[in-house]
Amino acid sequence: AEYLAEIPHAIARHELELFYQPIVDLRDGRILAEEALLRWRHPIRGLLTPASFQTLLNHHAWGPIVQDQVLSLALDHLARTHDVPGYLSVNFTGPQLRGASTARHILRRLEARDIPFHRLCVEVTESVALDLGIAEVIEALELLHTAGVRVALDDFGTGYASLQHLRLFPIDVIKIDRSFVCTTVHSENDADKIAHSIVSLGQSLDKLVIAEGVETDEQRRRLIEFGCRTGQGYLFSRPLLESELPPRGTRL
Ligand code: G
Ligand code: G
Ligand code: MN
Ligand code: NA
Repeated sequence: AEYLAEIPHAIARHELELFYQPIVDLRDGRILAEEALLRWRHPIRGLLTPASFQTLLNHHAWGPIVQDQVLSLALDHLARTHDVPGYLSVNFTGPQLRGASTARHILRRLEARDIPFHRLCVEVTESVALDLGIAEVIEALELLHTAGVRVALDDFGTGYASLQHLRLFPIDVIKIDRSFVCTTVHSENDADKIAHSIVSLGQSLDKLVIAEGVETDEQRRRLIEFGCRTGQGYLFSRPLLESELPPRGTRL
């Protein structure tokens, strides 16, 4: 809440930036896509991650404005990387994805920039289920999905209604939360078994499964054993500035 008064300046002075984390084929490290991650280059406090301005993202008035700025930055990036196979994933919170009008707005903005719908992936966090307006989130996702925008369920396994979400949301991608991946995997443990089960579940539902927070080669090898072929994490790359981001297809 302390940052609220500063947000108009932040937008006017272009202090909001996107970083990009490559999403790779776990077997050969080839870049398939990226996830956009918001940063605020604050003139005094330095580079802030969304953790320190979460209230702003969920604010009834400023949240949509900040997210629209995120969308603009994401579309600029997509426009600069046109005709390269793959997609860009953008995070949205539940309140930012309510109802048909939000979805139509996103589609109109893609159309205005001539960006094919399938080049955008909307990542929605599981905690949306805690909100009462879930029907409106479903409405927005249905419209986006029908138009060809990809939909990813983020932080899968951490919500209170994970399986319910799989049933209710039109999902293309399941992202295994890093808490199931980032354990020190020396032996079979519960996190490991859960990760394995999520991969199997995703496969039987015909979803793309992406493991988050892959930090070690051992984790990478285990995930491949489980049948998971796609991931992201510090083993391959941290979130990068656009100028540092290798082109899709590069092997990390
Ligand atoms: O790198 P990291 O600290 O950026 O991300 C922290 C959290 O912030 C993650 O849960 C991520 O989903 C969320 N996040 C990152 N970028 C955005 C964004 O542009 N919009 C929203 N709503 N959330 C974001
Ligand atoms: O909730 P979401 O999955 O959107 O957030 C992604 C978050 O995970 C970002 O804060 C990003 O910086 C962070 N992240 C990305 N790769 C790794 C990793 O390998 N390990 C850890 N601990 N965090 C990561
Ligand atoms: Mn995410
Ligand atoms: Na996550």
